[in-house]
Amino acid sequence: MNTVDAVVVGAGFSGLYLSHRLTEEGFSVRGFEAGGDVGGTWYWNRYPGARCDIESVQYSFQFSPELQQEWTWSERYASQPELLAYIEHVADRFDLRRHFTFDTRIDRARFDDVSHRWVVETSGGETIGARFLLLGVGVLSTTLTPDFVDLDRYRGRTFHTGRWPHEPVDFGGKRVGVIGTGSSGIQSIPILAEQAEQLHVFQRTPNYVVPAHNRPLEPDEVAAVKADYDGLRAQAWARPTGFLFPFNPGSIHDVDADERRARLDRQWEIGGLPFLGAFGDVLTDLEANRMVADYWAERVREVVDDPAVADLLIPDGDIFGGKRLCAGTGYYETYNRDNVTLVDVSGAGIERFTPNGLVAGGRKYELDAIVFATGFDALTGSVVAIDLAGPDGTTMADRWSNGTDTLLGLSVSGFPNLFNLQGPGSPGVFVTMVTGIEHQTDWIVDCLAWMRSRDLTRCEATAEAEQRWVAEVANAATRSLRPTVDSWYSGANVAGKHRGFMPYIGGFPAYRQACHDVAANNYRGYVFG
Ligand code: NA7
Repeated sequence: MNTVDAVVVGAGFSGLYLSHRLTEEGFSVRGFEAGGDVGGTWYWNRYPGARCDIESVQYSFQFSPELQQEWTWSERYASQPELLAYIEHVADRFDLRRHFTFDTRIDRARFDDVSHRWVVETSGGETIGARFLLLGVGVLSTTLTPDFVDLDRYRGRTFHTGRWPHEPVDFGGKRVGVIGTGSSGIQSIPILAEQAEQLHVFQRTPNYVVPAHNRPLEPDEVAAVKADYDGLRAQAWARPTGFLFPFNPGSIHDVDADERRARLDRQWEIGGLPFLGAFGDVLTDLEANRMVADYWAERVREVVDDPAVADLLIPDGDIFGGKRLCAGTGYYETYNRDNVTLVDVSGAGIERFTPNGLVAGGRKYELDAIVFATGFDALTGSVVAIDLAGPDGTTMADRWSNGTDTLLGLSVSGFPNLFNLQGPGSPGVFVTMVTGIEHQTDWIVDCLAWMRSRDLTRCEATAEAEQRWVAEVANAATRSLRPTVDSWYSGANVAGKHRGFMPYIGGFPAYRQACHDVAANNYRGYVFG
């Protein structure tokens, strides 16, 4: 059996940066990636309109000043092809592909408590011994297609936004259905509407969509960012979200109606996720949240021609921003097109599929192609998909079946020498991903180097430290309205999944401090052997 210091799972942002840092520190690495190449999320999500909802200049690596200077983003919010090109550039520039075996999954891993090594089995039939097992498997990477009645009878083409084909798909002259109106549906629907002859959108729950106001970046804007990239990054690191946008910490209740309107108008013009920064209490105070939702509804009604369609598109009292706010481009305008129909499936739902389409609300829809924009088994799905067991034989799937206990989101007691990036217990999905990944990777690699310098071969989070962090995660959740909402953050979109708000929502600076405190105190909360 070949042995290495670390097996890295995934060649997205996490796996690539892990492989870079580890090899720089002199650790031997084998990386495995289920996809055919690097890219992770941006490898798989090739659906029309796929785009980042964090500004490109901040949704990028910062470990290399040269990389920051040489790469130039063309749009305010990068499209999937540009993001993938960036990741491929990073892989080429730092020669990272050589660490990875592609088209290969990790099926099984067992910790051998004698050698202090993970015994890792791949779908390619290889078995590798690894001192450390590092998971960069992605938080939105296990796709969900609901168990629709008679789906197997449908004879048209089906697609999932999260597993989009590599070759171009021609929807010209086709009757197309889209199921799902989360971010993926919202980004793809306007483009599919332009391509298809007829588009039916099957909506179970309307979402809040704010115009992204995407646009090309001007050369002088890019130059200004590059002139002081470090300054931008430093300001971003101080923000709870790890990215910088105009933010007003004041309460909506402290201003009069005119000022409130003016501020909301200004933030609307900025668009996208930053709209949530109009007031400091949008996500903490129910009344403030409702006022913002009412303003938002007014803006939507200005766009949608048919008031009955607008009624369907406006959530009925849901927390604004409770689910991840969607950044759209021409989304509501799409419903004014003659070839687009919004079908409300909030009642009986999609009843069944037929060979030529589906039945919803007692009506038959004939469809040549169906796009499932039905989301992911978020945060835990791709971790528990691996048959992963610690020394006592408990699998991660069992361990997390009643709650996603972690220490700092990185470690789980009972699973020595294992680190998981951006998953439950970490602020990952509320922090710009790439920044969060760099921070966690640096922390992990520092920990491994610290162990090596002391000839330590085993580290494990203690159950006590883990419970303290679980309490901290739960405590932070009480300060936000988000955990009151059924969403993928809490596992509510997966039948039978344990319900509980998984991410740490106490903010990036508080999280970094917590990680720093552990490291600065000889990795307090871990036991070493
Ligand atoms: P999401 O946000 O989980 O959205 C999935 C959508 O699919 C959502 O509108 C669901 O409606 C809908 N859905 C799921 N199951 C069904 C059934 N059975 N019938 C009808 N509609 C259904 O996934 P996305 O891929 O859009 O985005 C995930 C994240 O990726 C996003 O937040 C960004 O961070 C990037 P529901 O709301 O459950 O009623």
